[in-house]
Amino acid sequence: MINKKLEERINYQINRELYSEYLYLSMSAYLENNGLAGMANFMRVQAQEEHFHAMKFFTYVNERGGRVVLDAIEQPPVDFESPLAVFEESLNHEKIVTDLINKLMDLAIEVNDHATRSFLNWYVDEQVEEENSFQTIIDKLELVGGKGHGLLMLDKDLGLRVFTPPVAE
Ligand code: OFO
Repeated sequence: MINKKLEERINYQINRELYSEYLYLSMSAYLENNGLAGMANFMRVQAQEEHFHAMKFFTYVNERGGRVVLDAIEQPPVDFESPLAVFEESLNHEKIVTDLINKLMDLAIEVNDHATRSFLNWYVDEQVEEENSFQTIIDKLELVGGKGHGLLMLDKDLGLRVFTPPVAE
């Protein structure tokens, strides 16, 4: 059986991952509406990744004999200032998620739950990739001044992203 406090915090994390899915879908809708179909695709794939993150926690709670409790998902922002603002907000959001994952890890260490520590390592590594992926796009957007031909080239590149579910460990 999983520690009750840990179960509660993982349930909260499931909600945050589903909110991340919602947030990136909302960003995708904004980008699509502003003629940036490639960036919209990138965010759609990002939303699929977030769904995967949520379901990985969902499965884990069940595997450990815990109870998944789903809460309401908060409404994400609808409008953004610019494509650059979208990616900056994404990076800020990921930093908050990294902090939540680190706090979950702190709790797993505190209650001496080795299985959860091992499970959470995947998320710790994933957050490094997530932050880096958004930072790289921000750097490129800044290089091209967030507009013109450079913006369209970047949009084209981001249109190539496809969702590949990580192989089951
Ligand atoms: Fe974007 O890593 Fe999950 O939330």
